[in-house]
Amino acid sequence: MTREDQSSSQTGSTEHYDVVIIGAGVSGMYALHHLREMGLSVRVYDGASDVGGTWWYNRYPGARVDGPGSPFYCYTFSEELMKEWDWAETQSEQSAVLDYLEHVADRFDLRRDIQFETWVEDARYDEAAQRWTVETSTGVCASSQFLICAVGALSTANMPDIPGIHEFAGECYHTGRWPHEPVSFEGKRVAVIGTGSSGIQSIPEIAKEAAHVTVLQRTAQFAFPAGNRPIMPEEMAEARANWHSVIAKMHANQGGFPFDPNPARSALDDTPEQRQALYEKLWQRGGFGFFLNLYSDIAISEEANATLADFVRAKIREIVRDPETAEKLMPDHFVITKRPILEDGYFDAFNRDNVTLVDLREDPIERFTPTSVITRSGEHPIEMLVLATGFDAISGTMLRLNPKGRGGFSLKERWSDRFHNYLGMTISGFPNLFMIHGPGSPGVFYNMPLGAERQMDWIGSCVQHLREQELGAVEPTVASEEAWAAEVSALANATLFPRTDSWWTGANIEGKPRYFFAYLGGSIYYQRIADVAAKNYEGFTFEPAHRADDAQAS
Ligand code: NA7
Repeated sequence: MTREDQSSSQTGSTEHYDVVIIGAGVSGMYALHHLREMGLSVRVYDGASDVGGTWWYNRYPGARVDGPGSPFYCYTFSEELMKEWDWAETQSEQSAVLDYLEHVADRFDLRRDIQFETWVEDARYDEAAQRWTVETSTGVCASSQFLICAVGALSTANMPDIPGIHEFAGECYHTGRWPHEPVSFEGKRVAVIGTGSSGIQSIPEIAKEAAHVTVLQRTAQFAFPAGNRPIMPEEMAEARANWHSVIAKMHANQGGFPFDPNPARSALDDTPEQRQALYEKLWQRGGFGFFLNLYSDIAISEEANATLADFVRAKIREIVRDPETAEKLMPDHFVITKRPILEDGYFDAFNRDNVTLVDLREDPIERFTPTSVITRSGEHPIEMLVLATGFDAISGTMLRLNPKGRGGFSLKERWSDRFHNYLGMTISGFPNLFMIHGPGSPGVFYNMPLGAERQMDWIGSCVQHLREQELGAVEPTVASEEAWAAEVSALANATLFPRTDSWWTGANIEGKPRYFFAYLGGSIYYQRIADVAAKNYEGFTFEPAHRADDAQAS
C-alpha cells in the first residue's frame, strides 16, 4: 500500500490513517490540530462524549485550576485564540476551562476527526506493515503508522478496595468520574474519602449544603490559600499586547509560566523573623505564587523544609478552633513533596458543626454496610459516599491500554519493574508510539497545555523526519532508556520528593513500582529533546520503510 492509499482510507472494516491519537483532552486536541496542519490524516478516539479530557470528567463541586492558573493555563499555538478569549478568574473553575476547550474545538473544527464514546480496547504493532492496529469498543478498527497516546496523566480513577464498599446502597461518586447531572447534597449525610486536591476543593462546597460531612483522612495535608481573584481587563490587555514576550518567558521558566526566576536563596540564610515575614506575606497573597517565590532549598534541605512546614502547621492550628481536630490535621511529611494543594475554606470547614474528621491512621475503616461506614471507633450512617481517592497517575492509563509492541510483547511486561522510556515519550519495542506527558517527562511539574504543545511539536518533527527520509519506524534503544532513567532519578534524588509517599512516586497504588517518575529539569527538558533531534535523533534507531510487497510477503 502506498502512503497515498493509506491516507484516511477504509479497507473492509479497517480504517486507515497516518496517525491515531488516543484521547481528546488538552494534549490530544492539540496533537490533532498540529498533525492535520502538517497534512496528515488523523483519527482521535475518546471514551468521553466530548472534548476536554480531565476537564470533561472532573466536575465535582469546587473543581478549579490549582496551578499558577489563568490566563496562562492555555494553548499558545494561536495568537488569535489568545486574543479572543477572556479568562474571568486566576483559578478558573472547571466549567470555564471546559468552555475554553469547547471553543478551541469549534474554532479549529476538531470534532470532525474525533470519534467520541469510543474506547480503544487494544493496540498492536504489526512489524511487517510497520503500522499500529487499534480495536475500539464500537467495533471500529483502525490502522495507522503512528500511535499517539494522549491519555492523560490523571485519568484512571483509583477505586479503593474496602470490604463491603460495593454493598453500600446510597449514592457513590468518584471525583474524577463526577456525574453530568446535578448532584444534591441537601439534607444528606455524606462521607468523603481522600484529602488530596479533589477532596480539599470539594469538602467546603459539599459542607455548605449537606446535613453532615464525615471526612475520612488517611494523610493530613499541607494546603495553602488559593488566592483566587478576578483577572482585571488591563491584565488580559497586557498579556495580549506582550504575547510574544510572554511566550518567550513561559519557555524560559522552569514551570512553563511567564514569571521571572526567583533568585536562589536558602531559607537558612534568613533569620526566623525574616522567614516568618516572607511566609506570612506569601500566605496573605495566596495562590501558586507561594511556591514560586519561596526559598530555593525548600524541596532540597530537610532543615529549610521544616521552617515552612512549621509555619503551615501553625496556620492550621490558628484556623481550626477545636485543638483535637487541629492535631489530626497536622501533616508530618516534608512540605510540598506531595502535590501542593490550594484551598479555599478547607481548614475553616472543620469549624462548622456539620463537619467531622476521622483520622484513619488511628481509626481505620473496617467496612461499609448498605447505609453506613464503620470505622474502628463506631458506625457513621451516610446516604452518600464521595471517593476523592485520586488516580493511578501517569502510567495507569497506558497500562490499562496495554499496547502490544514487537513480537506481541505487552507494555505490562515491559513495565513490570519500572516505566522504561526515553525522553518520557517513547518506549523501546514499541516503534512509532509516542506518549504525551508520559512517565519520565516533566508532565505534571510543568504548565500542562504548554508542555503538551512542546512535546507534540517535537513528535511532529520526528514524524516529519521519518516521512522525508522514507523511514518506516523509529524507536529508542534500551541503552538510551537506561541513561534517561538515570538522568530522571539523579534530578529527583537531589530533592526530598522521592522520600515522601505520593502519587508522584506511585505509592498510592498497591504493587506499583515505587520511584519518582517525573523529569524535574523543567524547561531544560525541552532543550534536551531539541538537542536529541539536532543530533539526528540520538538514542533512537530507525528502520527503512518496508515496501508494500515485502510487508505482504512476510
Ligand atoms: P490525590 O492527590 O491522589 O488524593 C487522593 C486522596 O485519597 C489522598 O488523600 C489519599 O491518601 C486518599 N486515599 C486514596 N486511597 C485511599 C484509601 N484506600 N483509603 C483512604 N484514603 C485514600 O488525588 P486528587 O484527585 O485529590 O488530586 C489529583 C490531582 O488532580 C491533583 O494533584 C490536581 O492536580 C488535580 P494518601 O495521601 O494516599 O494517604
